[in-house]
Amino acid sequence: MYSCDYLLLNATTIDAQGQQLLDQAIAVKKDKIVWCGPIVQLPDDLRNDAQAIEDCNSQLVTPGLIDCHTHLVYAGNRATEFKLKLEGVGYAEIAKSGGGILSTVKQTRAASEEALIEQSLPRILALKNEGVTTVEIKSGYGLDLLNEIKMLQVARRLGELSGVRVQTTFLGAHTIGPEFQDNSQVYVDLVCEKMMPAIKEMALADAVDVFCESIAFSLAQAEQVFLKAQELEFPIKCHAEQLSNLGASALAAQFKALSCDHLEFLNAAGVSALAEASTVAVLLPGAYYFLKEKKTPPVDLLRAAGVGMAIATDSNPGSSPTTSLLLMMSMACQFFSLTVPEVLSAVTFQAARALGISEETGSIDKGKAADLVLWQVDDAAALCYYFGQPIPHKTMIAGKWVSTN
Ligand code: DI6
Ligand code: FE
Repeated sequence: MYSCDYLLLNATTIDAQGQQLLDQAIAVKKDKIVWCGPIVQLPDDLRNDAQAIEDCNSQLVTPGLIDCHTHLVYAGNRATEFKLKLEGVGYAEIAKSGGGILSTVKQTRAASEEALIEQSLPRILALKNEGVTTVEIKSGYGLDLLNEIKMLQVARRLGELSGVRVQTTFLGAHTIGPEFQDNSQVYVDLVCEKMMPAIKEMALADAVDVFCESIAFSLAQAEQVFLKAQELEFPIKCHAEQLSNLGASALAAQFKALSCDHLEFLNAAGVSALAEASTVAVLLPGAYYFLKEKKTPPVDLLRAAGVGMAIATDSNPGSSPTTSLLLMMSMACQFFSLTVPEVLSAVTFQAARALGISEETGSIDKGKAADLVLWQVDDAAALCYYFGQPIPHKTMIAGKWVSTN
């Protein structure tokens, strides 16, 4: 009988705060971490009876990275729209020529489940190839019950096909369905009274999200969605203060939201509300970059208030067409002035908190899932320092080394 399946020795690891720890050992049995700590404290039975020992030679071992905010299930792309924008074509004209979020809705509705899988699988595999072991995927390009169900089923299927842990979020309130352009309230009622209960019944979503913004849903409509979500016992997330300050974060915090996301226009009152509710602030530097936003999220205030900060790709065709979490980590340092430990915590422990799964994964702790990445670097800063460049590594998900390209 082996004491453990894998014993990693001489590893440089990080703790939940992203601080580097030297000369560590990690023991894995089945799908869990069964021991971790300074190598000098390693119990003899683990050292003597391990089935396989890997000497890390002081190289970095992190928890599997977590991308806690994506919309990576969608059909088509908006490259033409991007080209037109650069040529000075206005928003209304782009919408008229078939661009904008509703063009993605149209293409996603028209795509079969198989076609959606075919187009979206490369995106989750690209994340996996960077050491990402958990991905959150939102619906929100279906905007009717059948197409929202289709998106969430595809998201779950991507988890099975890729071996990456997938957490799904119902974002029926992403934008107003095309059939309801002149009456958003009818659409919100549909989201609350028909879609959300059906999705609960089918156990297709782990959380509910709303895009609360002048161009999307009002504060009152967001509250209606949150009340229904609470009734159905869905954890809550919110796209908040991305383009203006509506006070969505304070509202979401009243509902003990897991996270509020974007937050460029968050003010001091919103920061206090997040701190009070232990809600995670999810920062999305890809959308900030792609939309040429000028205002950065209030990182100093968040830091001073002790609000946990996570970073994610927001992978979507309209505002963040990327599948690189490592690039987002570099951007979080350069655009938002996060420190290296903050960034490492942001894509591990804080990202797990933003998904409500920090008891299961997101840090190297006894009892947690053996989701680990062994990087060929000796300083964790290298993960933030390189950009747009692959970093050689090996990934373990639930105690199994997984193949990456
Ligand atoms: N905020 C965004 O930036 C994206 N969704 C959201 O809630 C935009 C999505 C799109 O344009 O397709
Ligand atoms: Fe988003």
